[in-house]
Amino acid sequence: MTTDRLMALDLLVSVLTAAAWVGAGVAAAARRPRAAAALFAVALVASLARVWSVLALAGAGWWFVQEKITVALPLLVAAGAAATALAGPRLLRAVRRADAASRDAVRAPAVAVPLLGAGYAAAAGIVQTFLIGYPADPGTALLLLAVAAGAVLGTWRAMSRQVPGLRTATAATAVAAVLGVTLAFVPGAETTAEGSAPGGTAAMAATGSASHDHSASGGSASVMGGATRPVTDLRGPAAPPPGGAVRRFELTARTATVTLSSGRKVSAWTFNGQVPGPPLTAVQGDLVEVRLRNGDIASGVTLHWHGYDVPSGEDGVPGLTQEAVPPGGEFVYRFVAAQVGTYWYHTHEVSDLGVRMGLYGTLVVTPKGTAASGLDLTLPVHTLGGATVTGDRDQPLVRQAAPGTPVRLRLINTDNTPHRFTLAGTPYRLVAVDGTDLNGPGTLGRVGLRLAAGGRYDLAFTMPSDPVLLRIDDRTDSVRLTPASTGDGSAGATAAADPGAVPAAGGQTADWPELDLTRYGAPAPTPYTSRSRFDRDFTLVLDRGFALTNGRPMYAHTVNGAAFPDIPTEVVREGDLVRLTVVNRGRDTHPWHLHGHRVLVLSRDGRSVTGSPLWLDTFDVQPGQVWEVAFRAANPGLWMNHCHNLSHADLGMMLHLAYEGVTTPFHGAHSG
Ligand SMILES: [Cu+2]
Repeated sequence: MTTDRLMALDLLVSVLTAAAWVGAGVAAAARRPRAAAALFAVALVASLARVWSVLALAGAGWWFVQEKITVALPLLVAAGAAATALAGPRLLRAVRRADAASRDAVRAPAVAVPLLGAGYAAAAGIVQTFLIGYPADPGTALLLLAVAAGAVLGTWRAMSRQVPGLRTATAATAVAAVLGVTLAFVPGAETTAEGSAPGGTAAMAATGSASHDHSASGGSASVMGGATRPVTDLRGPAAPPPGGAVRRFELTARTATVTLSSGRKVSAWTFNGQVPGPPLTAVQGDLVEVRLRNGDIASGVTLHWHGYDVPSGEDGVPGLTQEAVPPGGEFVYRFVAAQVGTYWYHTHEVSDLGVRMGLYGTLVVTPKGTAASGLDLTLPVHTLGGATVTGDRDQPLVRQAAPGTPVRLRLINTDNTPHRFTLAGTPYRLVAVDGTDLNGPGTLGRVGLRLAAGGRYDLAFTMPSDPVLLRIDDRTDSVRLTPASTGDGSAGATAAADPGAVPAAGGQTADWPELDLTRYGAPAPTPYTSRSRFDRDFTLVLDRGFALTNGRPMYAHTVNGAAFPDIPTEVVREGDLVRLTVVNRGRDTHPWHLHGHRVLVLSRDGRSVTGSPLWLDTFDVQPGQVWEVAFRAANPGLWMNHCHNLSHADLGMMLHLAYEGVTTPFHGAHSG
């Protein structure tokens, strides 16, 4: 069974357990000995099943059961055992006798209260998992215990005038609650080995304290004591390398009403009045120079080069590498187009809203010395005003191509959630992922391609003599290619006039299985593997829980139990080999994105990659999954490491990765 299914099963069993104990208590209080005894039996069986489900889940990793084994199970087992010892014999006696006196006997607090108490204990475990999450700490455990004990005392008092030792018990419960709240929520009350200084102060983290290192299994951030340099010094060159050209672009962010291909008008945030923004293209070795101006985006704007390993000062993270560009302001980005492939750019200021409203565009870098041939389509997919748009079209893009034409489709997911793509009508290959070519990609057909939020897939095929259809999420036709009827064999392509005249290829695609990227393509040597010695080892456990997000209490998306900016900064030294283990305990998918570095996937759910090496900048950590990735710290700076479901990032799921010695002159507490 998958970890995701086990988590769901464990939840089901835990709810059943709590309901059965509470039901038994209520039935006892209502003088229904038979019903109480039956529910008591169900509660016993469910409690045993809960022990089993937690132990089974433990097989997936300690992260998935930490709070269950340290708090929830001990609480359930203790309360269940007490209820069985106290209420069990009386319940059985009442069922055997079945008279009025025994019915009254089960109403006694000595029967009902322990049964209800076991129910409260079982419910406390569920509350803990959902409201607090990973990891359980003494403070929250004490608080839960106090709440459950308080509920028992309250119930007892409601059922009986005389509760022995009520005052003492109430006082003890209150003390436990106060102590629990203090330990759990007052900063500094609990000293941890990891330290608790906020990651937002990246300058401090990078220059000084080893306590910021949040490594789960060692890796000390000792301080070199050497010179520091501000991130603002880590900029791109003013001139291209020999042989390169300068590619100048001007992007002005402003609000505008854009008209989709169907004629529908959407009010949007745009670059140069269009969504997506102008496509940026360059040849490898060029210097890309982009002058960003802010027309009227009140919250400010920046440009982040998603997947492109630019110098840190060009990375466009407000409050960390620059200040957001206010209305009327401008900022010039410069970087060498060193990486070939399919990328995109977007604002990183108020990025959840900004990107959703349209502040994004594509960046494609082609190899030097290769003439463009065939049909090369860059296809950013976005949800704009409720419609799924491919480029600026909310209707299928229809193109003609002569049979034999080489075709490349560059799929870019600029949304917050994954999209599933299917290509019907031709065999094809998935030749590049996140801009990096795969090794030995085989021929594909009748498969679904799940593309993470922020991720890119390049598909390649030779135009057949039949139509080809690209579909999104098995329902939206995105691109239709039809064989040119008067094909002259050249590599040209022209727009067809009437979309309705094009027959759809493929038919149903919803039942096509999903391609497992970790099994696709041919293996090749990689600079490091799972067996390498890592200089730093960081574990990020993703969950939900109540936490302070930018000073406000929120039901946050958490990393190791904290939310931005309270997640400790990961500190690395230039040259370090770094392993990142990302664990998803929650119910949401988290497309994990590290700025400034491509990561090599080592394993997923403990299984190594057996296909082509996978170099990604965004990897989709689905519920229950454990991803192990690695990278060489070779791009000094201050970097965001965050969930690219930008609404999750907004709710706390982001942190910084800082190179020792790099400082920021900015406030550091925001990152868009
Ligand atoms: Cu997320």
